[in-house]
Amino acid sequence: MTSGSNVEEWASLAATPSVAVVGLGGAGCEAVQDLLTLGIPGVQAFAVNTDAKQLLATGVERRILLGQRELRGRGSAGDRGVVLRAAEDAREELVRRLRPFEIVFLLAGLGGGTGSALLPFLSRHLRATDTLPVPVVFLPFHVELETNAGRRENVEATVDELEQMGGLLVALANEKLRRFATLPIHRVFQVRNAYLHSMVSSLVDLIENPSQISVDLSTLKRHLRLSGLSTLVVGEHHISEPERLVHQALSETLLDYHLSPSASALVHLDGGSNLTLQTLDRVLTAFRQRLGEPRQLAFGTRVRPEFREVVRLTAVIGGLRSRTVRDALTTRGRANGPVPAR
Ligand SMILES: Nc1nc2c(ncn2[C@@H]2O[C@H](COP(=O)(O)OP(=O)(O)OP(=O)(O)O)[C@@H](O)[C@H]2O)c(=O)[nH]1
Ligand SMILES: [Mg+2]
Repeated sequence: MTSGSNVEEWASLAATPSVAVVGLGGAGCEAVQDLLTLGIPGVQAFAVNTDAKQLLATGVERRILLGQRELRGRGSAGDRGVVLRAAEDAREELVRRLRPFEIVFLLAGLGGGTGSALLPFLSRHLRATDTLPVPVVFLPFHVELETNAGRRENVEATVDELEQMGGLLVALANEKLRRFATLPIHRVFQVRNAYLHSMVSSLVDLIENPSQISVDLSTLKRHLRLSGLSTLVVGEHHISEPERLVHQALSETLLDYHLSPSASALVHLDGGSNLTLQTLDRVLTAFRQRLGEPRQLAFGTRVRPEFREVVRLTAVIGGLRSRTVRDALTTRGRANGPVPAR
């Protein structure tokens, strides 16, 4: 027999998976700072860097400085090797601090040494625990890669490693931000970080709040185990146009490039009390039209009065073929979908 209070304790433990966001290197730490500014309740933030000044400049409470012995508080200037040695020295501490979380978002701008080295390193070591790592990569502007072979090598090596590992991988291409070219550069990154904020919030919401048709952390993990390389898709739109919601959400990712015919999908909708089965059907049909008949399709819905006329889509699309992101790096001019400012 299980006592009542015990059940409540277990329910609350099971219902509140803990989530962390971890900024790696300069761009990653800036992104975590922006997420904190926008507010991510219940999510713990960490900043990890080899650059002590950058680390101090973030308002993130939990800071981890790496590589003091060789780098003496400076960045690595693109040297992944030195960062990997530092990470190996600090491996126990890093894993000990991150493994208590159910999901750990790892954010880094690719092309430097610190973020590019730490991202696959931590993903690999967290995968060996029960923690689900979600690597989020910011892909440099094409011009940065064309003019710097070392940077390109760093980006490609990191992307290859992450794609081979499989699991969830979110890639946000700076090239997609060109439509904001007249904004100051830090504002452009803030636009991207606002989009990232909607991704983190949607995923946290998905696993923390019970749905009518249930999708939870276990569903997500099972789905990922069966799906190989996957990515996260989010979007919001007026309830009258479910097809447009799907179209917009998909075009904001790198999925334009390589939809595998065997893709799998986990689709979740949040909407107001006017969210009907018909809306769900239209969303799923639109998904099938874009993805083909997925090998695996799971879906869930949740009604929330505050959504009124808006529907929010959170989806995990799996079965992406490897080299999706790497190919996108070399596909000039096709990364033209907007990243929405929320
Ligand atoms: N500062 C900044 N850079 C960004 C951002 N998003 C992408 N980048 C790019 O991120 C890439 C990596 O730069 P950093 O994050 O400074 O590199 P790092 O990981 O700190 O590595 P090292 O300084 O070389 O040790 C570069 O190509 C930047 O152009 C952002 O939001 N802020
Ligand atoms: Mg740096």
